[in-house]
Amino acid sequence: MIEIDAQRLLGRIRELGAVGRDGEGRLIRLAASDTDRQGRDLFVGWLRQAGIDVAIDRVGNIFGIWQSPENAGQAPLLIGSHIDTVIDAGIYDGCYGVLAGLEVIETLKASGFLPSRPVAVAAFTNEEGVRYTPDMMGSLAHAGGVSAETVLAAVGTDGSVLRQELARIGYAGDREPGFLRPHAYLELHIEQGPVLEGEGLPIGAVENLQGISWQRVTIDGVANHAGTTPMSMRSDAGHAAARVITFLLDRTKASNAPTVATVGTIRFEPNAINVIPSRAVFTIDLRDPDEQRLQAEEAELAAYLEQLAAAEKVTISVEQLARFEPVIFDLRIVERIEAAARARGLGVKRMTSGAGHDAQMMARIAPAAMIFVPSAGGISHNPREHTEDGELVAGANILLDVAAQLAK
Ligand code: HGY
Ligand code: MN
Ligand code: MN
Repeated sequence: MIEIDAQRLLGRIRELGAVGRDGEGRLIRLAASDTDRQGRDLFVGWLRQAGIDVAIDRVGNIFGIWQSPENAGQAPLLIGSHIDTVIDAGIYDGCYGVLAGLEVIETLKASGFLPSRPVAVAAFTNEEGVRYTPDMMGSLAHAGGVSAETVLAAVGTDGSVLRQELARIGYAGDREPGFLRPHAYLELHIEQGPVLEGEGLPIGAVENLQGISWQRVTIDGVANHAGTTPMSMRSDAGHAAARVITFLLDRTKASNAPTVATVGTIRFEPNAINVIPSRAVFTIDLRDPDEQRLQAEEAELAAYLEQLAAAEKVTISVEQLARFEPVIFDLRIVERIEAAARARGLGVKRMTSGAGHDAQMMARIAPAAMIFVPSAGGISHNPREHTEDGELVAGANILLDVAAQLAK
């Protein structure tokens, strides 16, 4: 069995992980930012060193395509993920899968393997959705779920426009999103959860991915003096926001369903110690593997907001930022992942992805599945994110084996 070049892969993960650190050493490569450009430039440099074709589409998705005159007309096998990060990120989320995809191509190329179809690796734009929403934006565009124009018009949390930012960093490509129609899609990713580590398993064969609902809630009350305004005369946007957050999190904590709810951002206006907040703006991330239950949770929240507005004498508006239904991956590929793990003597289990991934978008246009490796302590979206070198290499070798099968 051929093996990937472990030191090359591990070295690149660390080298890319060092790009985009701020003054406090935090890793921040938000989509289409200057640090994202640095990471992109490093990755494109490796693609060129590998001697494969580089293509960039209009929304900045980067593709490295290994093709020959004999197989160029065939639908490619696509291996992908992302290299943009959250704020104060770990070095493995997304980057591991992109660099492992390149590693698989270089290993197959060097081994004299002759694929019957091109093999490509993709780094999709704005998977994280921290600066521009929705998340998985580049792969959603590639899958035809949103137009390039809509993506390029996206306004960031910093007021920037994605079209201008991509042009500014030199990644406003000329290919149309979706120009590459995959025969199949594979994504290798850290689990970002506690399951594999908890069960002492090195490989996860991801068979489905939960539904995601992102909303921005704006509550408008009346600014007033913190000292002179009786409690009965307040329209306090801050208190109303606190009640929504408590309602939502108490409800999901008390439920024995797998529903998860997160309020990750909040801001008050005018944000002064002695002024009753006139406005509160916060985001809600709701997820569930079951679409009906997710819809029911959204309905419960909407009903609560309606009665709260009257009770707190505030007005509440909601903007849907992202909404993706649960996805079932291709069983035949899941079975190949399981068989490849067993052939290498690695324990494997089928599992659900709690996180969103580009694979959920690619599953709309091609058979797709994911391979997980353990996350230490289940930690992710945190600089403490960690996966052992041996686990990273094992996952990349499973990707190599399944890719070689699908490329024939
Ligand atoms: O939010 C997610 O699950 C992914 O990290 N974008
Ligand atoms: Mn990711
Ligand atoms: Mn992530």
